[in-house]
Order: sequence, then structure tokens, then C-alpha cells
Amino acid sequence: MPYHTCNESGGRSVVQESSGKEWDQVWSGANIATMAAGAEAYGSIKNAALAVKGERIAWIGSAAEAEVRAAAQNLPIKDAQGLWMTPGLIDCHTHLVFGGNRVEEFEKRLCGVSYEDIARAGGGIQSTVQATRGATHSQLHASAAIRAERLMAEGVTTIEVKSGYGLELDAERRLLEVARDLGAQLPVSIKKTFLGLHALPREFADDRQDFVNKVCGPWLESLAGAGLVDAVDAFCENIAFSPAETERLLRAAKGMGLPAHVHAGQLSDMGAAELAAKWGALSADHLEYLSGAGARALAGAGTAAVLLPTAYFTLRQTTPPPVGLLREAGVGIAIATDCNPGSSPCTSILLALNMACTLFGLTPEEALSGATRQAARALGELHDIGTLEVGKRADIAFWRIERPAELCYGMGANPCAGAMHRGKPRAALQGHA
Ligand code: DI6
Ligand code: FE
Repeated sequence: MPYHTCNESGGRSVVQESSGKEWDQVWSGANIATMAAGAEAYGSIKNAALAVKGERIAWIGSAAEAEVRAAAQNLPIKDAQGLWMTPGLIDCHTHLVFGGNRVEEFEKRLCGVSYEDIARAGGGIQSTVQATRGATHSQLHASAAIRAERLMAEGVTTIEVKSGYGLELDAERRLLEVARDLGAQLPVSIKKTFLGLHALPREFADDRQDFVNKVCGPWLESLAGAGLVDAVDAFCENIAFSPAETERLLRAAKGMGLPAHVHAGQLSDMGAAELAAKWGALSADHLEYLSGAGARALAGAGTAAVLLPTAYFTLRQTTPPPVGLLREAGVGIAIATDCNPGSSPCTSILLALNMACTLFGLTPEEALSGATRQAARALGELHDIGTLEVGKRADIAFWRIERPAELCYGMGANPCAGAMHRGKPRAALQGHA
């Protein structure tokens, strides 16, 4: 509705034009899964309407009320034609930027060689480090943009991107710059994570201490100083970094006011979840190996559990994360792709949702929350994204489905009809009324 102000001279009521318009666009005839916590499953509102002002959600209500309010503003209504609207999906754990691929390792694993043995023999992450160091910014950018676009085609509007395949200052900087540039050039939000402690690079084989010192000191300071670090991460595992080494990075990050994620309990329980909780990390990720005490520690600290079912599937693991313990303790569960060349060559968040249900036993509503509200929490962004509520960013996915559970049910189908990022309809939606 146009709002009225008093004209100082005459006290006359005037209609504020453009800047005074209450809404810029309004979509009606949609079913909305707000994913906000509440009584209705998925926070559903049937035959609803949603209005956007600038890059924010301005109003959500009934189709009937939208008609009246749009008419008062002389605003044409966009017909959502019965599509479902959900928050734009959030992939809160990816290693999107890397050189080369690991198809030969895939073949070896199929012949029975384990992921750990490949890593111990100097393959695995190390082989991607070699390929990444040899790639230019534009080569890394081109391959990562293809992966980002595949995620975006499935309604993803925010992607967390970790470094960790450079493992020397210049190469780590290049990865984070590619991530930054993707966010500036594509209609998607990118969160940049410095995964300094991912693997020990060969040139430091005889001096772990020196490498950890560099990552936690000058490298972190330099990258953060350049505005390239939204958060830090460490791979705490027997084939990677110890809890004590991980703690060095968590302490350094805290000292700089940076939030943290931790790769915890993917292959063994080293107490990494407890450590993540102790340092107030935003998330502990993987968690196939997690004790009841670990789950309670996460709950106490408000640290989210990020489960990565496509990595579990790829490594043909047999011990799923203890979802019952997480639920019982009240830990928020997020779901992500872990997109990376080794353990999860996956660019489908919908497949991750399907596997979260089929392999980990989440309900479809839990899984969809995992890639919306809970993923936003895992990134420390719930104030801005993750649910469809007035005041939040207008990051919205549109779906040709009858019920939200379909987003978890299909495999290989993509019912996404388009998406809006920061209030701007992306290409596929622009043809819509
Ligand atoms: N855990 C993972 O699943 C990825 N990194 C990590 O710490 C896999 C990395 C890779 O195999 O390239
Ligand atoms: Fe990972």
C-alpha cells in the first residue's frame, strides 16, 4: 500500500512515488514452505503470496490480500502458477575449487584399495594439491563455475567454499580469490572458508610443526587481512591433523574474531566434535564417529552438525552418523554435498537430501531443513537467510512439485523451476509472468 506523508506547507497527504512503493514485485498463487520453526510441517502456507522490496522479503500473506494490496500500489501480480516456493537452498560444505579430478583413484577404490591407504601412499588430497598448484586462476574459475551452476540449477542460492588444495600461501590465496570472484560474478552468495589444515603438503613432510605454525600465523593473517576469510576449517583425523594441531587453528581464529568449522569424526572419533564445541565452532562436519558426550557437547555449544551423505556413499562407509543421538541431544542437523574430487564428486544438493533420508534416516522435513534453516545456522547466517520470513533476504527457490517431500524423493530429476537471488529473478524465472 502506498504510504502517506504530511506535506509540511499544506498538511496535504501525498503519495510517495517509486521510493515510497511498498513492494517492487509480488508473486501470488504459490504454495510456500517457509521452513520457519512453527506448527505447520515445512512452515507451509497454501495458496499464498510473497512480496519483495529491494533484496528483502517485504510481506507474506494470502493470495486474496495480495490482490488488494497490489492494486493499491498499481503493481502487476506475478502468477506463480501453483509452484512451491522454499528458501533458496544452501550448500554449507563444499570444496568447490580445485584442479584436475580423481577418476583413477575411483577406479582403485573399486578394486578394493581404501581411501586411507591411497592417502597414506601420497595420493588422495595430495594429488589434487599437485593439480591445483599447476592450474591458473582462470582454469580454476572455469571448472568451479560449472560446478556452481549445477548447484544453482537445483535452487542453491548460497554456497560455502573451502580452500585447502593449495596448501601454500599463494595457491590458497588463488583458491579463495576464485571463490570471491564466483560470488561477484554469479547470482549466488559465496562464503569463503580457509581450510589451512587439510593435509600436510609433501615439502613439510619432515616439519609438521613449521607448517601448522605458518597456517595458524602468517598465512591466516595475510589471507584474512585481504578479506578472503569468512571462517576457518581443519581436517581433524588420524590421516590429517591431530586435535592439538586443530586447536591451534581454532585458537588463532578466535583471537582474530573469525568463526570456525571442523571436519570431525569422518573416519574415527578423535574427540573433534568436543573440540569444535569447546571453541564455539559454527559446525562440526561429517560425524560418522561421534559419542553421546560429543553430541551433548555440540548441543551445549549450539554447534551445528553438518552431515555429508554423498561422501559416506562414495567411500562406501558402513557406520552412519548417530542421528538418534543428535536428535536426542537437540543438535541442529544440516546437510551438504561436500563437493570435492575425492570423497564426494557430487554437484547435486537434491541427491544429498535423498541420501540423508535413505542412508541416514532423516525425515524429508529434517533433510530440507538441513539445506535451508539449519545450513544457514551452520554458516552463522540464520539472521539473513535460511527461511522465508519478512525482513530476510529474498533468496527463493521455485519448484514444480505437489509436496515438499518430493525434493528428497527423486533421484536425478530436477524439479527446480528457477530461483531468485537477493530479490533478482535468475534467468529461468524471468520468463515467468
Ligand atoms: N574430508 C573430505 O571429505 C574432503 N576433505 C576432507 O577433509 C575430501 C578431500 C579429498 O579427498 O580430496
Ligand atoms: Fe569436506
